[in-house]
Amino acid sequence: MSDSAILCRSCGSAELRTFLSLGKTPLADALVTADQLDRVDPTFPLDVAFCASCTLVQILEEVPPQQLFVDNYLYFSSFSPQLLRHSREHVEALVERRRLDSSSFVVELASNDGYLLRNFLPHGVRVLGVDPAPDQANAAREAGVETLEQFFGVDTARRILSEHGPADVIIANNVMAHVPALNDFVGGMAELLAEDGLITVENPWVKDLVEHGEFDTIYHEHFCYYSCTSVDALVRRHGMFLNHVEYFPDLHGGTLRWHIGKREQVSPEARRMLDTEVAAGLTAFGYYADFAGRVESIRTTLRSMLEELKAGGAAIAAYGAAAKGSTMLNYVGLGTELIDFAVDRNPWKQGRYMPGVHVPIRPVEALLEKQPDYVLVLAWNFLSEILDQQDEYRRRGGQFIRPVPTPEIL
Ligand code: DWN
Repeated sequence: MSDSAILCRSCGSAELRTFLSLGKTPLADALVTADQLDRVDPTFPLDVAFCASCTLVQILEEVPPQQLFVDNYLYFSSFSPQLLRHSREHVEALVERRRLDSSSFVVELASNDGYLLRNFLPHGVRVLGVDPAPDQANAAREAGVETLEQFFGVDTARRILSEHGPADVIIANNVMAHVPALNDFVGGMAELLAEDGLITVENPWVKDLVEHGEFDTIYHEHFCYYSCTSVDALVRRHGMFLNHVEYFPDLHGGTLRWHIGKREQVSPEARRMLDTEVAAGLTAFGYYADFAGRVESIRTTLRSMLEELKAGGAAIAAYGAAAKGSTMLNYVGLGTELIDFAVDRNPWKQGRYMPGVHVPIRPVEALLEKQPDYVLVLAWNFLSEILDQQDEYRRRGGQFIRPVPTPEIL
């Protein structure tokens, strides 16, 4: 069945076939304030489709980016030590391999609070962040990172080009999945990039999403879910090439870093990844056909596990007011009847409530104050970091529950 009313965000084909529906869910990062508790949170369909023409996996609903990323957006990148380490290492590698210095110009798209670009400053590299979220842009400026408070596309690229010149490096981490106007975004990168420049794009790998049951990483902020094959088709449409691929299995549930340029210099690693995806079946609908059944199994297993623990008198909390946590709680149906509270290190999120289910969000210290019997790890992508951090909670007998790939009490 093709959803002919809707066209592929990348290639414009009508050959989109839905393989998963998570129902109507609230906006994942639209945390609720106390004075909004008596309202019904707005929800939107969350259906996922495969494009038979260019293989891009994408959601069909299009919530306006202003509503997603500007009005009351609370995600700050700097609350994750692992992400900060990863970003710092990326910058140091770029400075060394590209011999970046004060004559170089680096632009980051979705630069958030300056978490990555600030690492270029000691090297004297000229940097510019682009991010539409005002609080994050202000935090970046306070860190010394000049930031353009705009969405990125061809128009913004032309403005930057006229004011700063072409970019030697463009970094786009966890943003190319977040743009509905995909060709405007990639076209802007092509316009802004110097002829011998490098674009590095990072996003989770759709293969890990499917094979590790990471359905909760599907929410309205993430319009697209990438394979190397779909990225290759997308950038070639704009006269660029997917030249190299790096894989980070422990970041956000499995992340790829694509190296893109205006000259075709495809590495053996990139070639191997493209061949791996064909061999694994990612380029055909059949690979995705049974995913919905596996997601449903996670839902029923997790819900019955928590209901049984609760019936036995256990107190249950959650860790991480993550966007993925909103999908998890709302799709599985986990509200305050099962989850007493969630904890999160980000002070912007504390005192608010998870969208849809209205589970209260507290500081992380609440785990030791309340010592719930179990804690459902919504931010499972940081599990090892959280287990180390919460050693005392575990020493006192507390147990963590990891929801994917299959619900498990640790
Ligand atoms: O693409 C996106 C990914 C990369 O980040 C964005 N759309 C939004 C965001 O998604 P997320 O909210 O699921 O990301 P995180 O970074 O997995 O969320 C982790 C949450 O856990 C944050 O709210 C911070 C919090 N946290 C914590 O309380 N203690 C994180 C760590 C590492 C901790 O020790």
